[in-house]
This record gives sequence, structure tokens and C-alpha cells, in this order.
Amino acid sequence: MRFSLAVAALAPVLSVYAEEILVTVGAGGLLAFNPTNVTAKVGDTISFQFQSKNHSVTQSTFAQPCQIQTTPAQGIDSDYQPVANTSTTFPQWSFTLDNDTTPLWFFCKQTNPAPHCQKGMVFSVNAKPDGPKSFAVYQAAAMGDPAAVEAAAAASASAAGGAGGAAGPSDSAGGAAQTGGSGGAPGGAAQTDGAGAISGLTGAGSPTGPAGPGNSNTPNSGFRVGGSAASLVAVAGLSLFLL
Ligand SMILES: *[C@@H]1O[C@H](CO)[C@@H](O)[C@H](O)[C@H]1NC(C)=O
Ligand SMILES: *[C@@H]1O[C@H](CO)[C@@H](O)[C@H](O)[C@H]1NC(C)=O
Ligand SMILES: *[C@@H]1O[C@H](CO)[C@@H](O)[C@H](O)[C@H]1NC(C)=O
Ligand SMILES: *[C@@H]1O[C@H](CO)[C@@H](O)[C@H](O)[C@H]1NC(C)=O
Ligand SMILES: [Cu+2]
Repeated sequence: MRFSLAVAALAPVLSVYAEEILVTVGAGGLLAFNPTNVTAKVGDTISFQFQSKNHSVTQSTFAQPCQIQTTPAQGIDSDYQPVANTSTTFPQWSFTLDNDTTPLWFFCKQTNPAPHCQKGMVFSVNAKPDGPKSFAVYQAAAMGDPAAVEAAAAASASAAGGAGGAAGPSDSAGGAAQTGGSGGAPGGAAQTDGAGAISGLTGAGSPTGPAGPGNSNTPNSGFRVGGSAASLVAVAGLSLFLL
């Protein structure tokens, strides 16, 4: 990856304006993300807190809401994040946006005992409410509404060659992903997906584990998770700016 002084000069500006957007997953035992859709800008971190059951945040395309994206790049994926129903700490996973002009689409890949995606457990970033690729159409298509399925396919076909879901967290070439605050507890074997953006995805320790040294100010960590909850952090793109 290239690193330029011009980019370095921007880093303080970006960090001042970057926000952390919090999204709960399965809050109240529901099969839902809350909020269901967010607007974010380059440098913002979208942080998911898994509050119940055994959900995931998995990137799809607009056209196929309940399948992980495989082209033009492998979709990012928190993988399953089980939460014991007696747990008082919750796993967390996040990514940093490196392109805010292309909407991103996500679903929960849990299929046991029934597919959560088809029950509407989907989420979007920067979907345009009034465009053909809206969150509402995406969710309806996920739930199998025939008109929405058709509309999703048509909208994707007409966008082919253009966006196509190209730019996203999975696209930051070189995968300068950096683990943020992982708990210091044992048992957290690093998991590597092999795909670009989540090459740095690292499993944290157990949810009850004490915060480890990873929680302190790692100089090039684009995102930091406080507290003792386990965290899985895939930071794409922005970490380059903070090197
Ligand atoms: C979470 O769900 C996955 C997929 O259904 C399953 O393989 C895994 O065992 C579950 N984990 C727990 C702790 O229930
Ligand atoms: C907790 O989970 C177990 C099985 O995983 C279930 O049998 C039990 O009813 C749950 N308790 C509550 C309070 O939801
Ligand atoms: C998108 O999320 C907002 C809350 O952030 C909600 O008010 C709105 O209804 C959602 N859009 C759709 C289509 O569900
Ligand atoms: C964002 O993605 C779009 C569509 O792939 C692309 O045209 C645009 O150049 C990207 N923007 C940046 C800043 O990379
Ligand atoms: Cu789910």
C-alpha cells in the first residue's frame, strides 16, 4: 500500500470528524439490527454489539440479500457471535468505512432454527431511501417478496458496470486491517479469513475476560473498543491513514 505525506497530513482532520455509529444486534431478543440502516461517511466506524442469541453481520450484494458477497470481493463477515442468555457482556465487531458513495448491504446468516435473513434481519449503510436500491426494497427482497426480488435484480442489473457493490470494507486492497481492542483473555485464537479487508480480523478473548493491553492506544488502530466486552474488529482502509 502506498503511504503519502499528503495523506498523513489529513489524518488529524479525519480523526476529528470520524464518528462511531453503534448498532445493536438482537436487542430484546428480536431478530433485528437497530437501527436497521445508517448513513456514514468515510472514516466512520460502524460498531455492532451482539446482545442475544447467535447472530452475524455478513455482507451481501443488493441483488442477493441472504447470501454472502463473493464478487467483486469477498464480503466481510463477523461470523457467528453467540451470546449466552445469562451474559452481561456482549461481543462487539466493527469496520471502518472507506467509501461512502456505494451502499453496503448486510444480513444475519444464522439459519438455525430458521433463516434470520428471511425474517428480515438485514442492515444497510448509505442506502438511498428514494432510489431503486433502498433499504426497504432490500429487506422486502430478503423476505422473499416477489416484486422486491424482481426490483432488486433489475436495480442491480442496471447498475452493472458501475457500482456493483465494489467499494466497501472488503475492498481496501492490501487489507491494512488492524485489530483494535481485543480483550486479553485466553482462548482467543486469531482468526484470519484470507480475504483482503478482514485479513486483520482477530478474535478477542472470552467476553468475560479482562481488557488486555490491546485496549490501550495502539498507534495505528483505527478503532478502539473500551470496556471488557469481547471485540472483533476489522478496520479497513482508515488504519492506513493513521499509520
Ligand atoms: C451458532 O450458530 C452456528 C450456526 O448455526 C452454530 O454452528 C454454532 O454452534 C452456534 N454457536 C453456539 C454457541 O450455539
Ligand atoms: C436460556 O437459554 C436456554 C437454552 O439455551 C433456554 O432453555 C432458557 O429458557 C433460556 N432462558 C431464558 C431466560 O431465556
Ligand atoms: C432506516 O432507519 C431509520 C432509523 O435510523 C428508520 O427511521 C427508517 O424507517 C429506516 N428505513 C427503513 C426503510 O426501514
Ligand atoms: C467508491 O466506490 C465507487 C463505486 O465503486 C467508485 O466509483 C469510487 O471511485 C469510490 N470512491 C473512492 C473514494 O474510492
Ligand atoms: Cu440472526
